[in-house]
Amino acid sequence: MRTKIHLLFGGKSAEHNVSLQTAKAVMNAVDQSKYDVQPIYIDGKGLWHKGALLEGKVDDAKLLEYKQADESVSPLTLTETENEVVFPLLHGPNGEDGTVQGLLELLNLPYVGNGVLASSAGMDKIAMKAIFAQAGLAQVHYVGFIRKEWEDNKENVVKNIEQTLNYPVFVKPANLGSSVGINKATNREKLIEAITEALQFDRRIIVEEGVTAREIEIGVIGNEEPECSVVGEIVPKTEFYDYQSKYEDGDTALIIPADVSDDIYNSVREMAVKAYKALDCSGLARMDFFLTENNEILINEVNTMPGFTPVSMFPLLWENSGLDYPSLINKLVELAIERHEEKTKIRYTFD
Ligand code: G1L
Repeated sequence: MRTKIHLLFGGKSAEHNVSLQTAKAVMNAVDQSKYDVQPIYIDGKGLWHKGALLEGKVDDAKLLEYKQADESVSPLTLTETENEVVFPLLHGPNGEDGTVQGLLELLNLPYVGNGVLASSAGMDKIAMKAIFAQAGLAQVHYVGFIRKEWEDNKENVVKNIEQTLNYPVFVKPANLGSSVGINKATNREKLIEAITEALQFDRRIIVEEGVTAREIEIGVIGNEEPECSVVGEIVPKTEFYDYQSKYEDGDTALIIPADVSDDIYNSVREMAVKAYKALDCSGLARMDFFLTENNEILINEVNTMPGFTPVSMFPLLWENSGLDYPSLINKLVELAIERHEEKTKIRYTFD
């Protein structure tokens, strides 16, 4: 029996269009001799719309906006057949924060990518860093606090930050996938300003010490036995005039493989696998690191739903590691089914 892939895309987020572009790329790469593809478009209001089964290639992502309001379906009717997998391509709240993954768990459907725990912990910078710290992974110094603590005693919060961190610091909402509400502060006045702004976007705030470092990223795929890609580097174009980079992504250049020693490469791989296991990741994750001037490697963050068009860092890292885009997608679908089968072995009762 053929397997059906339910491709979930769109959604109530600023990344709506990125999701559509990604859905188009994934559809065009899926092995249609093996899989049927069911497009499911989530509109800006959060309503779900089922499109026609995919046949052949999609040449314009705009065609994927199935907007007919009267044809919206309930997420609870997702299950159709015996053999199916869900491929969620959604960003931010209600996408990569574990809520959609929770729905798919309740429906007992296999799905691509991370489960509830890794997704939600990966979306909350404070939870993520606490888990990394527990796993003994080096990272930048940071302070986390909630709005109530700020409102009750600003002086105390500032004192704690200044005793723990050196300026410049970065102030960020703990729970946001994108870059809104993030500001650099070089002194107390700017710190207070930045915290006030960040609190408009979240009730949990993280303040991180700034470091001068190279940005190194690595791709990880797998369930129980994660595998690593080569490493890549992100270089701001403005600081890099004379480099003929292979890939360009907005204002940055992607260098793959990154020019690092074997020792650094091996340490990054080791730390990435440790982080992957600590967060109980499954399917895939992109792990981001800082490489400081003293060759110190710090883990920065995990991205449980990395950019995923064929020219995004994660697929390019795998392309350069011998796994092309269609093979990567195939592999992720297989990993989803494998994890689901593993889970059905678990006993939930004592009778
Ligand atoms: F399903 C995967 F493979 F786990 C997966 C899901 C979503 C990989 C990457 C993404 N990324 C996104 O959805 C995106 C928000 C970055 C683009 Cl739509």
